[in-house]
Amino acid sequence: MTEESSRAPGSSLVTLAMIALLVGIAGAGYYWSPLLLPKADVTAPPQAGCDLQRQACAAVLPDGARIELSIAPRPIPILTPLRVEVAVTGIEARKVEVDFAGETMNMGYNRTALAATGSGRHIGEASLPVCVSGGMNWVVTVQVETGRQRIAVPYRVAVGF
Ligand SMILES: [Cu+2]
Repeated sequence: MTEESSRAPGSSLVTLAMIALLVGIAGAGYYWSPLLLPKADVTAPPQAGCDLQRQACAAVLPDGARIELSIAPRPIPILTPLRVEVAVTGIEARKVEVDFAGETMNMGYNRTALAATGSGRHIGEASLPVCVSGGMNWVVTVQVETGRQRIAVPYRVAVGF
């Protein structure tokens, strides 16, 4: 009897702990599922003929979402802090990054995470290194992460010519 009564509370505690653990795992799974599911990688081309040296340039996705990149000052200088701004409309961006890469030469890792400032605007700072060949072509890729998608918009821009 004493053995029975001392075992009963113990086993019900174990049961409660297991239930709590299962609920916790289910909750965590629900919370993290958008991150664990494979994301659809989408590449959207920016509007043709738009030059980042002159204006903001946007890409429009098939579902109507719009991603617009603006780099200032213009024309884009080297070795100078650049104000990088991305306006996202039609989708909810969880993370926005802008990557600068040489189109034909390796200029090193140069990626900036932008900070959300409300209503789809994301702002950050970047700068471009000097190129031994003088002017060069850059691929500026805006990467937008939503819950289910990783969208890349690769812009091409000539700097320093
Ligand atoms: Cu270069």
